[in-house]
Amino acid sequence: MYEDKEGRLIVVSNRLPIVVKKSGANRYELTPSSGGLVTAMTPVLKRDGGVWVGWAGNYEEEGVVLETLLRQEEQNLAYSYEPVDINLKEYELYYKGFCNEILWPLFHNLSVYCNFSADYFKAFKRVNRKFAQTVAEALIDNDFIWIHDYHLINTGEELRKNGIQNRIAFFLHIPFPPAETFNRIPWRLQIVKALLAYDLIGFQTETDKKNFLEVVTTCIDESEINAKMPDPATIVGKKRENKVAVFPISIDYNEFSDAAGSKPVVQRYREIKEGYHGQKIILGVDRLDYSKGIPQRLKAYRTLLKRNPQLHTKVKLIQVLVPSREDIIEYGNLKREIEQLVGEINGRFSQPGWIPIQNCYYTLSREELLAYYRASDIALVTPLKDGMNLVAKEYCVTNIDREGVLILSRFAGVRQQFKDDALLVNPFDEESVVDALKKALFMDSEEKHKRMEKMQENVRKYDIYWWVDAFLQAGKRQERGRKKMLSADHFSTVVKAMKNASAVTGRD
Ligand code: GDG
Repeated sequence: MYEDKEGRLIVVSNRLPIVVKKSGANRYELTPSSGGLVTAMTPVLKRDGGVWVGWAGNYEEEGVVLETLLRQEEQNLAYSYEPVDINLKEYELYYKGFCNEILWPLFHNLSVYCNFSADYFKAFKRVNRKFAQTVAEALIDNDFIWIHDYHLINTGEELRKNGIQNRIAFFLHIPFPPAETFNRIPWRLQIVKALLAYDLIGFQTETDKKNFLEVVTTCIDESEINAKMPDPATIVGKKRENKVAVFPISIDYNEFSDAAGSKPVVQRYREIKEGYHGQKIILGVDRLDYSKGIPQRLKAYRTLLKRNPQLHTKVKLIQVLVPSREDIIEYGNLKREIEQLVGEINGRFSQPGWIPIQNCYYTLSREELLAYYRASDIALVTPLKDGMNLVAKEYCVTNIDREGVLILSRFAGVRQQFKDDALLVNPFDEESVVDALKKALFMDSEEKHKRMEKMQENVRKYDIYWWVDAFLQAGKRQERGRKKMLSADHFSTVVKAMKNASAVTGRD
């Protein structure tokens, strides 16, 4: 575990890790949200104290007094929550607009979905400034600021502009695209320069890091930087040195492995197995997102069934689709495309007692999800592009009897760790997916065990706690030799200046 006790940790993410729930007439309560980031950060914040900054949602219409709920919640915690005040209109332009109509598709190499609106960029900068202001208000002494993901690329720069000299680190959860793709953003220079405001910039894979360094060396004038390539890469700029390094995110190995063997999961997994009467279960679990390659996967399954009538009644594809970003047009279109394909395939191949695809458009409980992982003979993880893909890691760790096979896209970040212990496919090449499905269906137990054991070992060694520690240590190491910190007075002057600037000019 991370040992350095100097300075608190300030975690900054788009959303705070809590959800507001109605608990009675005009009564609300906060419940913790789940997910990798919450699992990773909570133990460190509990141990060392600190602050989590993020948007908590907007509940004005419901009359929820968020501040009161947050302060009540904090009484039982060793750390605090600082909500960022963003109105719904701003959130729409920044989140639905800049984040999800520009950065998300572009960084996933799917720029056909991009809508490069200048209003989106203005809102993005404005909201990032608000995040920076909330962070500045919470800062004391030599706090270490860890900013998460593409939504908040500009937050570090906003802090720097206002004289904040604390160590600020950034981790990108999604892929970083090659220079040719990145350079399509009209504001590319401003975005790269914003990234260079961080002391440490972390990526999921070596490819992302390489792409970023290529962008820096092609976009930024040579006189401003000197990009050195040794690992960890260090960009020596006029204003600061940026360390660029790779930290593949992971899961809580012990928690998944223990839960997979727990009584309720085992019982449910047996029920699922019995319910499918010996059919081979192929499982897909994804947020409904065009980066996940779901239509392409369904088409490959259709071809498998078309060419192999002997498999009819013997296999079942269970596709879990977690509802996501439902108010964005592209996501609605994707849902319709998937439903149409599922309908067509089921209509074409179904027989009495057998339907080839079970499509679940809802979120499974954690227990149910683990039971499905355990019950599946094959996991089909075929994104067109993915930062990491935690489903692949969860599937392997949960597969305690090692009888499952992971079919994995070459374009998922996790591939750089699992290498060819998974059956690797190109999701754009239907034949490669069909071949892998056939290979997986007929793979002998010895090979399955060998492959699964290696992947499990990898996640065991590089689990979520390894990830947090590696990142924090890299961020801290950089600090040696730069100990002069700003005083509390300085922070309050900075905050006042930031507030005045936004209020007077409303500047973008
Ligand atoms: C982004 C990046 C990167 C899914 N269905 C259910 C459910 N899930 C949970 C899984 C997993 C998570 O959602 C999905 O994580 P992924 O990593 O697969 O994908 P993204 O949501 O796109 O995440 C990705 C990640 O950030 C972390 O850096 O790996 O590349 O795109 O944990 O378990 N959970 C429950 N029911 C479901 O039906 N309870």
